[in-house]
Amino acid sequence: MIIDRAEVIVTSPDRNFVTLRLTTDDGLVGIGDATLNGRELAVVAYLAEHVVPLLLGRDAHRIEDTWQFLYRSAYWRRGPVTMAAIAAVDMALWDLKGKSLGVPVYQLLGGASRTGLLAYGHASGKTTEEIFDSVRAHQEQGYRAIRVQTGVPGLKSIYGIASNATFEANKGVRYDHEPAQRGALPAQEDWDTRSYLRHVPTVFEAVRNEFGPEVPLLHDAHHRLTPIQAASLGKSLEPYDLFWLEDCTPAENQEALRLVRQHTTTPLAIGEIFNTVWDYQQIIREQLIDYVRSAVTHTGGITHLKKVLDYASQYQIKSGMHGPTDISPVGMAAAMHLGLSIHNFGIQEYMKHGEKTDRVFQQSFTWEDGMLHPGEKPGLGVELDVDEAGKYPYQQAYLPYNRLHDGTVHDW
Ligand code: EZ4
Ligand code: CO
Repeated sequence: MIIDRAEVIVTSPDRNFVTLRLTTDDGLVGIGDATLNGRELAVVAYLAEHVVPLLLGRDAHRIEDTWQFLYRSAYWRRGPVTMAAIAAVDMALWDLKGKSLGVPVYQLLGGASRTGLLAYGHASGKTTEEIFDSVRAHQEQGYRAIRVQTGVPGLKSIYGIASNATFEANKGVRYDHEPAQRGALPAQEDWDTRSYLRHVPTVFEAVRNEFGPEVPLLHDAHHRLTPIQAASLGKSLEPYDLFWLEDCTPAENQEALRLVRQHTTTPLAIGEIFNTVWDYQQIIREQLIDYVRSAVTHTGGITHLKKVLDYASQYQIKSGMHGPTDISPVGMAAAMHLGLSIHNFGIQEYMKHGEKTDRVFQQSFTWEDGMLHPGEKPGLGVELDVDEAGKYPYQQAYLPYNRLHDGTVHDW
């Protein structure tokens, strides 16, 4: 099974996606997700210029060796661009191995540890009424666990709060297919931490009163708080029994989580912008988090994220893999195979892709009763329709960013 073709395919059906497509001498095709939201073309260049030439002629069965070769031979280690590129190769190789042996990837990882993956969706609204509608719409779509993001009085727009237009377009589900806005510059939003900290607990109180004690509720603070503010938020949310509080501080400072932990029992989830086990070293060893947020796509693929999660399992820390729409259906499939097989699966984030995306990527996963399953097709179970992909060329698009009232750029 020698790799004799490697192509990098960029497509923008509902948003941008980067896919690596490997073809072997025996005619098998494997695909991997390399999408890095807002920096897509950097990964395209990394792959096309520096990785594709290394792959041609290699034995596609040698997954671990290829991972080590790409990581160590570059000399420059870690970083989101490098690790997304390696992730795409790794996913494509697992896809190929599954196809060559006729089994789904989760079987290669040890087989199923459960019957399906509990998944959560994104409810949001500017007002409590809008949030209630959005939670209800998610429950009607089968979601059993729900992230709640709220508008804040005095702030015009906040990332993660879907607009009315997307509410209509998505048939009552208030989430964005494309929170990254198309255009040459990132949109500017405003932020005020004191208003946010006052408002959020009132929203969770209302949601708990309306929907009862059972439904797992999650919240994403999106790196915006200082350690002491995060500690205060965790404490004020304790009565509402959150499943987790996500990205409460900008976690490149791993030590900051010690302070948060000393003050609150609200479970913490961190890591969607981490890319290697080294980003997690201290917070796993000191048990400063409860859930690992990394996506397969941004953490060096199945091979590396499995090692991170195996390390986390020694400390009863579970997976909570990132699954917004900027993870392509290929990256989502990889997450499902990994999540099904590991013992320390926690929850899977799952936002539905748009209809155009589903036509470009033919998928075999199932969504029943709030649970995901990757399906039984050999490999990852996703096929890329290259002709369909060709209809949607790349479009420049960026995530928004924040400024405080006095114009200071804020953590985002
Ligand atoms: O900001 O996917 O938990 N989910 C999130 C996401 C991320 C985007 C980044 O590309 O925080 O909405
Ligand atoms: Co997040």
